[in-house]
Amino acid sequence: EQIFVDPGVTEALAGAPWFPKTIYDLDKCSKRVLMYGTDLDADHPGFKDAEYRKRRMFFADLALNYKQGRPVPRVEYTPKELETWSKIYRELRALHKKHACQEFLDNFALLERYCGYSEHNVPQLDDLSRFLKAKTGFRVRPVAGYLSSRDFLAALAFRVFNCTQYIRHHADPFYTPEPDCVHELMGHMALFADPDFAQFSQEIGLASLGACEEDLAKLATLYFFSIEFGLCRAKEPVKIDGSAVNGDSKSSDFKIYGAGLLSSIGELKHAIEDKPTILRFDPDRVIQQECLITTFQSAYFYTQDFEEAQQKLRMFTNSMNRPFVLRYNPYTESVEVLNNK
Ligand code: HBI
Ligand code: FE
Repeated sequence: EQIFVDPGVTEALAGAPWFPKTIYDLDKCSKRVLMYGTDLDADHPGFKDAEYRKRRMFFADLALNYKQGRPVPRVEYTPKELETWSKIYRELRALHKKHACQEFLDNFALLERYCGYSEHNVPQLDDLSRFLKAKTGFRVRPVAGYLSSRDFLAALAFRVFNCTQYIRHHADPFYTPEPDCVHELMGHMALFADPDFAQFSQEIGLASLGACEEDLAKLATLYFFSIEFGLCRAKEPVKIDGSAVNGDSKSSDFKIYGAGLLSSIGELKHAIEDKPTILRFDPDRVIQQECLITTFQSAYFYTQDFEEAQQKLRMFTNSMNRPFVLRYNPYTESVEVLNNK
């Protein structure tokens, strides 16, 4: 509860959608899962598999009973689950080394060293959460499945990432219609250890709190074409004397930082090899683009680096109209609401 509230603030908040004010309010947001366990869609690879559905209920229970601040329960993955993990791990690592941005690769090496990442082991969310907390203040909490954009983005405002703990069905190891731990662990985790990327992510989250539906949809699209599908420019390799190294003209001018690409063998290859449409990340253009879930994207967007993404995002959020201003207080892990009149 807010203790000292300016009447102008109360009035501004009354017209806005509810949003979490402290990190503990995330216990409410993270429970509003849109699909999980028993109500898997009929076209889901696990739909007809009773054993898989039962396993999903186990993961759903863990997530729905989780309380912010507690350790994330450790899970023992089955040999079948581990086999799925291993298959994807090997192939993705080879592709990462060729196409992921340097920040991703450097941090991924730390995950292998400190967080149990390997072909033979599915990392534990609790180990990741402790590691990220020490690096950038980010934490992960388990989630039972897909959340609304509003509930999902809200957690980022508190440097919390809702992370699925279950793994996709083994029938189709290279495809999943919903987020699973392969996507989160192979795609997202490394960059939350990068301070600039962590800041960028939190700012999308802060902008989303109490935003009107229209602005929220735009922010979700910006999230999608950056954090999920973003590209950046390859840094020119530089020789000792400072001159650029030319020669490797086969390699792409772009590197990948988006988790949706870094966790998908098919789409990662497509984005680099098939010459798709790649446009500059300009928020007013990006928000016109449709987010596709079951097919490859029809366009991708790039910035030079995370700093440019940050600047562009700020220009956009400054133009949003919210009748109040929010400031994150890291000591109390809550947002302060200030009057904007
Ligand atoms: N929910 N659990 C979960 N994981 C996501 O990656 C996710 C989500 N809800 C919405 C979402 N991603 C985005 O595509 C945007 O709508 C924010
Ligand atoms: Fe994701």
